[in-house]
Amino acid sequence: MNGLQDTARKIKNMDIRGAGRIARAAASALKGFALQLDVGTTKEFDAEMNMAARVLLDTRPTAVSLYNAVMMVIRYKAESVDEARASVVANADQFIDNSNKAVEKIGEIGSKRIQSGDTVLTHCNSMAAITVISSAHKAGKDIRVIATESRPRCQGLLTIAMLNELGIDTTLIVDSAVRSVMNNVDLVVVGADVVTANGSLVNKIGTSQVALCAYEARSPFVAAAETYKFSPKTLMGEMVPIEERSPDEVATDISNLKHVKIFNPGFDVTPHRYIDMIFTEVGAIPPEMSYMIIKEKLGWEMDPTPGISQQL
Ligand code: RI2
Repeated sequence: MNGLQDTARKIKNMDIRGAGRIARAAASALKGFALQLDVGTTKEFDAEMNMAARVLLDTRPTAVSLYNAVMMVIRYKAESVDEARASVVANADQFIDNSNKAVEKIGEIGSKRIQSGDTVLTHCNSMAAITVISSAHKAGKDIRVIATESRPRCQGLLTIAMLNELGIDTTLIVDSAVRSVMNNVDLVVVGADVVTANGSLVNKIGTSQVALCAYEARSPFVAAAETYKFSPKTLMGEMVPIEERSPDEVATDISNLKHVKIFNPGFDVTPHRYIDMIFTEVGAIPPEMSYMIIKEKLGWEMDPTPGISQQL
């Protein structure tokens, strides 16, 4: 379990982060785990794979990409251990390949909504959102980007480094400056950790404030989300758990303030009415169409066929 435990630890402490990246890392860890699994029966293989899946799922609770990736990889039916192993490997390879292609396709689709001369604002560090921006830049459009710092972990600093590498004119702002710049923003593009059945967006803390500012200033607000970031669980009525992270991330010593505590949620919910469009690899959709994406692409929650993932 060493490689798998190592990936789980890195996802938990956010050495591996970003909803797409943790999904691909989980798929790859399950593949590695299956390849080295030395068991005699499919029953034992199933039990070990279920345990491995649980270890990965217990790392971070919010991003449904992790859950969807695990489900896609361990959904197999096999007569022998070799067949089961081959199936897990093929599922993992396919997931990773589809995921990388999805981000590229989202870039291609989303970049068409950016015009030369536009200023684009982004929050946190999303590869899907950055690919939309970089595709527009690579298409020769003259654009400027405003990137938020994204407290408390300041993933905005990763974003500005990536945009700088691409040669894109970028301005860093503190999160509380969003409203001050919004009147000059032509498009807001953010990533997604979860899109729910009613089209609401769960993304890095602060996203909903950015969306509210955009709505009030009449700047379009769009999300870039691969379809495996849509949540089949929400279609079955589940609420999205919002990860609460350590107060230490907020980096303020309050030990001498005995009436004060720190609350540090990792994500917030942007209601669908503040979202103009969601760019997915199967097209730019209004948030209200999320239900269809979940039903058509991720319908296994409703599928009566038992696979091993049904037990999780
Ligand atoms: P991509 C991140 O979560 C951010 O909330 C980001 O918007 C989202 O994942 C999607 O990122 P965290 O892991 O998959 O930093 O588009 O908590 O890269």
